[in-house]
Amino acid sequence: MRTPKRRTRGWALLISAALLAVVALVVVGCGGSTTTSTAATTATTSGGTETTAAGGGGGGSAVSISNFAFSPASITVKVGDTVTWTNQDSATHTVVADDGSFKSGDLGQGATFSFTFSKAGSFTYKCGIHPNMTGTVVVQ
Ligand SMILES: [Cu+2]
Repeated sequence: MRTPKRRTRGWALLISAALLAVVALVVVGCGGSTTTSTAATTATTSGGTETTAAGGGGGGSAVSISNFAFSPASITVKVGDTVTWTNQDSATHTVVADDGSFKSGDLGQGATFSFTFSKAGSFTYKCGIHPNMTGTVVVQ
């Protein structure tokens, strides 16, 4: 009963050593062009500030509506990004761009509204029901 256990441990060690060697080879082999095989590298280093959402390159940003305010009141995104507003108040709110480029319907509690910004610029908006609630989306 002893020997099989030892053997298993030995194998485990061997396998992990082999895996390490492979990883090292992959990392070294890639040299400067780390971009092509970032998946392998990020998996091991867990160096990830990017949470790539499903879909093509576009990111997502969230604005919550709570206590009769947009939070964050000002958000900066990139062209092609989608901003999603979520109403967390029991009161109904809307999201209406001052220039008319986007407009939600009535958002009850828990309802969301998303808009994808395809043009750069600074877009101010307000709640159509409570005009003192204002926000800005800066698209770069
Ligand atoms: Cu409102």
